[in-house]
Amino acid sequence: MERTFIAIKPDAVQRGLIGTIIQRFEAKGYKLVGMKFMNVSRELAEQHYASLSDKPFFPGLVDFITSSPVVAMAWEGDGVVTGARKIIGATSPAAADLGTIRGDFGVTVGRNLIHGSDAIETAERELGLWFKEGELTDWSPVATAWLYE
Ligand code: D4T
Repeated sequence: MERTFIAIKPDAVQRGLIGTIIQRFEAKGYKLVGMKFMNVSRELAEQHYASLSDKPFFPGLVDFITSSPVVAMAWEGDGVVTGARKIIGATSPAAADLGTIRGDFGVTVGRNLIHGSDAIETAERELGLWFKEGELTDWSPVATAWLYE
């Protein structure tokens, strides 16, 4: 089954949106298989955003993501990588549709509340970066039979 990496960023944590955000993934029917509340080291931030290292906003992005705790999560489900990106919405909250997390709760791209892996290969890389062996928990929700044929 497909898995993706989701991080609730410092702005959403500080604004008291952890529960609201998790609820959307839970209610959709995805399965939580890993979660930790943590401060992000500069090293991890730079590795996570390595593909953006030449962008002008990169230093500010690393400062932001290391400024206050985040909630790092692994979610599992059929098509979860693409499905989670739909729940999250477009990168800029100003462009994100209402009904998405960024569209409902954000106003500016530098404070866009949440991260979600953009492809299956990216998800594998990011889950490996953020979670150690044994930190992900497989389990069988009773609702599974009511979510999948
Ligand atoms: P993440 O990776 O956080 O889920 O965001 P996206 O996948 O939707 O978008 P991204 O990788 O292009 O951007 C990563 C991160 O950088 C911030 N950002 C982005 C910024 O501060 N200024 C900008 O101009 C852009 C494009 C927001 C998300």
